[in-house]
Amino acid sequence: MARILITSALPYINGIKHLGNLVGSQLPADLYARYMRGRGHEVMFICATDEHGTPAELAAAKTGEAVDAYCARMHEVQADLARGFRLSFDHYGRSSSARNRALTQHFAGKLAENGFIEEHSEKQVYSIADGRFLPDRYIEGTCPNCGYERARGDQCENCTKQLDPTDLINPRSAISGSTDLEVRETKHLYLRQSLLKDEIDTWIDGQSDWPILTTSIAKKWLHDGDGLQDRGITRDLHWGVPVKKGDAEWPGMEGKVFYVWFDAPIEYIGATAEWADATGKSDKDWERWWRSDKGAEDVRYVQFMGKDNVPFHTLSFPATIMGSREPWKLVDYIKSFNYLNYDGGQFSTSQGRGVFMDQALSILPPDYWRWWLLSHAPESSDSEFTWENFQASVNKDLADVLGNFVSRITKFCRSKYGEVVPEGGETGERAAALVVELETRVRAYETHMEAMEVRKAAAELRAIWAAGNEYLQSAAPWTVVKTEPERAAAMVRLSLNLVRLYAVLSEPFIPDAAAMMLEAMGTADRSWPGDVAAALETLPAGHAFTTPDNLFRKITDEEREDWEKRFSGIRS
Ligand code: B3M
Ligand code: ZN
Repeated sequence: MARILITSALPYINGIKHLGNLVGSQLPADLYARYMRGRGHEVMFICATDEHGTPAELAAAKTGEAVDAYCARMHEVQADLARGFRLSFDHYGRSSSARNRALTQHFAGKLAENGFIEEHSEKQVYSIADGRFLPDRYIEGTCPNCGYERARGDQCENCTKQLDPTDLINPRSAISGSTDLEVRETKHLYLRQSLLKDEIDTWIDGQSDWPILTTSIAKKWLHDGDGLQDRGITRDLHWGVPVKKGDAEWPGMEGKVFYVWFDAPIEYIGATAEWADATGKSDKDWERWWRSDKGAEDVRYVQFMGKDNVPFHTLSFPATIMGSREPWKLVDYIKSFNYLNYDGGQFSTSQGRGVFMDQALSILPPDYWRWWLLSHAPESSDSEFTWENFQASVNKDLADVLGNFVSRITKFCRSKYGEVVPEGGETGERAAALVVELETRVRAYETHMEAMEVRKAAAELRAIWAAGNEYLQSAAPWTVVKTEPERAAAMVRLSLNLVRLYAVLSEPFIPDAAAMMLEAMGTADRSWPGDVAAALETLPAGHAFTTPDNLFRKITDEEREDWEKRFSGIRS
């Protein structure tokens, strides 16, 4: 039995995520976690909301809530949606937790001790009325380029020109509107990543099995990007982890917080500690996942994320870990994803274009979405959601193939033999060929799941369902029963066992349907098929079952057209 630590990129707190976000990290991470648990491994699956930084402050200002109240509320909203999609986190934490605060300050202290932190003086805009330094995007004024009057200190959204706050004409605070601003000297901390460049380079070179998407992005930033330049890790905000050196004050850093990208990845560790707190475990119990000197040396650590997050996970976070000179676990494998597009364009959070997690669940159960998203995961390139494709996939794969198989065999058995697995007879050649085919396919499915080849795994699973459906169709026990009732009984027995086998194999993709199938088969036996022939004898003759309701319904053309219209526009 192996021990596998799995983390999904942490969704940012400022709003509900769309399906493109979901399929880029949390959903495939869940698939992998469920599969590994199903294979009997010990899994720790961690996620959290990423809560600090300017966007959280801005979003809270918009709703009129205090930022901590806003984050607490949005955390619950996101946690609820995660449950709705059946994301099986062992813990869904919060980067604003006391655990993450302490860990972030601890890492900063160690980095300073080891000479990886430098203090820089810079000039920054201070608002006297607000009593604080203003981040660039908190300053508004007239664009010197196009005259737009609401340009922000980082960029003019009208003409897209990148700006410095001092470029703005008539600058004012976006918080209070005050024009009583001055430029003051302030100190910030820089992480001297450049000193760790060779170490990180060697580490990445050692990862021969990483997917190309991951290593190519890492290498690009390492060699021709500016990813390994020293980077500012503090900000003049109220909302964040206060800058401290471990438990000690950091002279000159009063009132400042760490940059959100510094504390967010540390929350992978923080959330595991939160898990221990929430479940009455001790520090030892979470440290055995993270500290190589405390039992984590045999843990395999896998991260899931969208491609835009790769530089932070291949360079910045490893720099934090390595620079601590403490035996924290580094990631072993990074599975990254391209983007999912929406119906000829992009999903857009700001324009509300596309389907968001709450909307998806309001129209269909989670398995429908999980199946489509995972079977079309943007792995080797970007992929696209269209309603037509979604409808076709759901109706065909789920309703016509899997759903139909389950319903046909259970209903036939009920009408001929009652709701018990029938006894007697031999199945014959067709069944023997099916077992051989399934044996090969199940091993291929395992290989793809272990390699996190999500689309290939889905295709193999679909083929496994189709094989059973075709077998049933051509074996035709409803005809055979007229002349050879014993042989028909054996066919039915085999097929009912296939329902159980399908539940076990399909659980990582469609957990609700899998649970319904097991329940209908009157069994809690989820054992993985080491040998398909043996697995198909799990339910013995005489075993009682119940005929389930339809597992999946079809999506009608009217629904499809209605949804197409409903989700094309602006989300209020
Ligand atoms: N919150 C993802 C994003 O909002 C970012 C991931 C953090 S992972 C430590 O793009
Ligand atoms: Zn402009």
